[in-house]
Amino acid sequence: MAKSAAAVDTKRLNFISCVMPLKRFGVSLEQELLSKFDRHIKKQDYPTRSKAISDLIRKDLVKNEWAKGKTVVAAINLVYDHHKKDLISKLIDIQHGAHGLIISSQHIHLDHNNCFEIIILKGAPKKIKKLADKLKSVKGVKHSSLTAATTGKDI
Ligand code: NI
Repeated sequence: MAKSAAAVDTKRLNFISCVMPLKRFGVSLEQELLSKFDRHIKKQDYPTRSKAISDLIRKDLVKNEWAKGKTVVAAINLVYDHHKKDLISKLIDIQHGAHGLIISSQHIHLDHNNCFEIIILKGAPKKIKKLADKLKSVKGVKHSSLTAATTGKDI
């Protein structure tokens, strides 16, 4: 016999509440805004509104960690042509200058010319942003992005 969606959801909530106590609260929203939100989270495959709202709250808390200068985690992604003169040695010099921030890095040879490098960092947001700026400004870097994450301790 197939279980109803509500029964499955209750089982899931009971499991979660064993790990961390849950608190229910009421939220009043304009009908139109709630409909938009429901369509938005459905496209992202959220199983429940609760999970989607939790993620929004955590996203804002992580943004706050970065704004307040707390210890954060991040990833810098770089794509570059390794044939460019002095490029690799410049990137390595910059990274050695920030060895206390860098936890790990991985280099992937995408094709004959292009390399992809991901650098994982932990530390002060200001230092991480400064390092990301230094790396992206090196001549020959085709793409650079910074992913702002969290240690997960306070969210
Ligand atoms: Ni390479």
